[in-house]
Amino acid sequence: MDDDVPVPEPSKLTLSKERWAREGRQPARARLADATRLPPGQHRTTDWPVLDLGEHPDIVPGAWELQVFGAIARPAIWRWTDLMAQPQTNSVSDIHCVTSWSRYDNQWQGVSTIDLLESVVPLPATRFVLLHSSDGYTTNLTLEDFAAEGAMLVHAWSGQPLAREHGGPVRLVVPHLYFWKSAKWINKIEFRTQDAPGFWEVRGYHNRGDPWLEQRYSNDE
Ligand SMILES: Nc1nc2c(c(=O)[nH]1)N[C@H]1C(S)=C(S)[C@@H](COP(=O)(O)O)O[C@H]1N2
Ligand SMILES: [Mo]
Repeated sequence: MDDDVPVPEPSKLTLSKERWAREGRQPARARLADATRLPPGQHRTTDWPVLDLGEHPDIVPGAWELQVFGAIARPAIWRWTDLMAQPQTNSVSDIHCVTSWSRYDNQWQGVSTIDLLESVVPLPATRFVLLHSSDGYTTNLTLEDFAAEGAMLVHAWSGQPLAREHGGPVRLVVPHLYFWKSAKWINKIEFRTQDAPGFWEVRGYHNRGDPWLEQRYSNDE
């Protein structure tokens, strides 16, 4: 009879899982994933902190303007309808803030910087980009970092219009660098042949800001 079949001895894995459940512990695979996904000195958060200089410009999409100028063959002014007429990109990436929080799996929608470059055509001597924002903020990137995989002008997050406190209607997202490089309320993109440090870069932050190399402050350079 079935009743006589002995319950097998619990396997080592079953015993481990029972212990993890009691301890509320993360399974080994999740811990391993964190170890490869979380840059050094960071901790994971599930909320989305708001960080900026304190002023949140109030810009309705119909009034938003992006001036693209400098060392490019085709300078442009993009309004909201121009942005929407560009090829749209969906991308999922992690945020790493220099103040040590990281937020996984952000769903962004917008226009990739590669598509923007396709349209404005940098000159051969163009090496740097300076981003300008409506609150007076600036931040600098090399052309290569600006053009990196996943870098984009974002107007929606998780399928919703990007919230004003997070830089809506349009911000930059450069996921492979610390988040201070991701200019909120972006209103000008300046292409340059020479580098020009931005707001935090002249105040002691690292010029590049790679979280995997812990390039936090200029004394890490
Ligand atoms: N225009 C503008 N963009 C900005 C900032 C700012 O002060 N003004 N702060 C930067 C910093 S230091 C961080 S950590 C992120 C924070 O973005 P969040 O508020 O959406 O998390 O925006 C970056 N972009
Ligand atoms: Mo930041």
